[in-house]
Amino acid sequence: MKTLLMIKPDAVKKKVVGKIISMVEERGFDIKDMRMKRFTREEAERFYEVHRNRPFFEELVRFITSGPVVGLCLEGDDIVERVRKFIGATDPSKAEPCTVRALYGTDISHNAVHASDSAENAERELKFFFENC
Ligand code: 3AN
Repeated sequence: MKTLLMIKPDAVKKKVVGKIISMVEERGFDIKDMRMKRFTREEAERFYEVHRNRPFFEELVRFITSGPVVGLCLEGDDIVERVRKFIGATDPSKAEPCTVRALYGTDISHNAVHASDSAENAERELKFFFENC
């Protein structure tokens, strides 16, 4: 089983990419592949298509295209659930202590990382970064 962990532009700008990758390694997750890229608007709209009708959609697309992101393909048993727990709640102020978002997120719109929320979404989202992972 695989999932996508994405380090978002706010975390890249804060220069905490290395710290987040260290957390991934310390937690024992296996990194299968890793890549930095910048989303085009078209890719961002497709990536977040389930949120198209939400009031924050435009802000979300603008933010995710505002700078480079780093995608990590992580592999392991129950990896989707384990990585979601590892990153913490969407709103950093509500995220459990020692989670990535509690440590490095700023607010609900700038929450440092994204992780796929289901195996189906993981498969779909990994394709934005990797041909084969
Ligand atoms: P998660 O990333 O925890 O799965 P989703 O899928 O509900 O959260 O939302 C996707 C992204 O949209 C979040 N990572 C967050 O950056 C943004 N977002 C979610 N809810 C809000 C909100 N109420 N206001 C602004 N941005 C939001």
